[in-house]
Amino acid sequence: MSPESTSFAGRSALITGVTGQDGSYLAELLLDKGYTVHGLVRRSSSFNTERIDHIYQGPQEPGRTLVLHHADLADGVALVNLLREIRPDEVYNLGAQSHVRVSFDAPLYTGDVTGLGSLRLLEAIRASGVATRIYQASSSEMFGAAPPPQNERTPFHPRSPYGCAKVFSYWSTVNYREAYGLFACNGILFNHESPRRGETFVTRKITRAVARIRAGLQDRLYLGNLDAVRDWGYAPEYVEAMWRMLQQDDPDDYVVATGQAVSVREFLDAAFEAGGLDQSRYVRYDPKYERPSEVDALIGDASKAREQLGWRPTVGWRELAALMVRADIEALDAELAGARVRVDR
Ligand code: NDP
Ligand code: GDR
Repeated sequence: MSPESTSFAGRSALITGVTGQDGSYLAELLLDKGYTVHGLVRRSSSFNTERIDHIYQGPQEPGRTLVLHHADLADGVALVNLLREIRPDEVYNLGAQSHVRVSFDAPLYTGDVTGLGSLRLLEAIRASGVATRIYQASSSEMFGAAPPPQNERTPFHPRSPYGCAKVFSYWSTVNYREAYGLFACNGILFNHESPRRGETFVTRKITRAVARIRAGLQDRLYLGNLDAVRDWGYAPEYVEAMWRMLQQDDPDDYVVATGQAVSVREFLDAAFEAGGLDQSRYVRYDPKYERPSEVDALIGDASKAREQLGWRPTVGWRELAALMVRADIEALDAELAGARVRVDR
């Protein structure tokens, strides 16, 4: 039976970072497959569950299949206790301080959460004795200055505290596989985006600005280096690859990417065009958005994922830019209509 046609009712998974872009899509995917999904949520002074509000089930709901738990990747004891309590079949470690530019401003914090946090989780699995499989959200940022195309055999040369922390997590994951026989996989994912992408990553910053400029709410967009080249895919397709890795007979590491090289400038032009605007009228340079050391070009070779996982991306970067612009325009229209209703009352 193929993995697609199997029911996974009775299976359970823990997702760290469930409130993030990928966590929200992965939770949807696993719920659709019949899993009970446990999400690790960190304490915040305001609501931080917007991306999963549409699938939220209250604690009083009978037979609920999405259960949220307060914990933090900085708290190793909480992780052990959580694993002992829920005994998940699969763990997806997506939690991280994931912003590369911010990692230069908060390098130790990033090292603690994005690097040591993964080790805490691996050690919590070992200490709790729970038989589970773990997916580690590794990143193309680990390749950094290594020339493209990059694949599983490309040596790492990270260019930011974030990249260094991810390299630490990558090797910790490999080490727990080799030392303790843990079913542990690294997904080395290249950039992937969606309407749920955080507003300060460059694609979403651009598509959100298109919507706001059209609505007359913004007249300038300040950006940094437009020459950087990335390999941008569509996030819902990438979480499918994560799940497939944990369904294999043996644990392994996989690059997940489209193989398409696109500069920030090209994405910018396409997004403004999709919104019917000329970017040169609105976009300005601000060195504030440059990084102390930049990653010039990341272009992935995902042949191994294609051959072994049967995984193939279908959404190209132009389509991605257009769908993100459309989603931001619709979201803003709905927000403005809501505001008008409130004023009319
Ligand atoms: P997001 O930034 O959208 O989400 C990060 C998640 O981590 C959020 O749920 C956040 O919680 C949570 N988090 C942050 N700090 C902690 C902490 N101390 N303890 C527990 N949870 C914490 O990232 P993405 O969804 O885009 O990415 C998911 C993972 O994949 C990350 O590890 C990222 O580094 C990695 N990755 C992402 C790629 C991409 O292109 N998107 C590519 C390659 C790797 P909160 O909502 O409260 O902030
Ligand atoms: P990245 O994504 O650093 O690749 O990390 P980001 O969208 O932040 O930057 C991509 C490229 O755009 C350039 N850039 C700008 N970036 C931002 N954020 N804001 C700007 O104003 C701006 N102007 C130009 C950057 O210099 C860079 O070259 C993402 C994150 O999701 C990581 O967690 C993940 O691991 C990697 O992708 C793969």
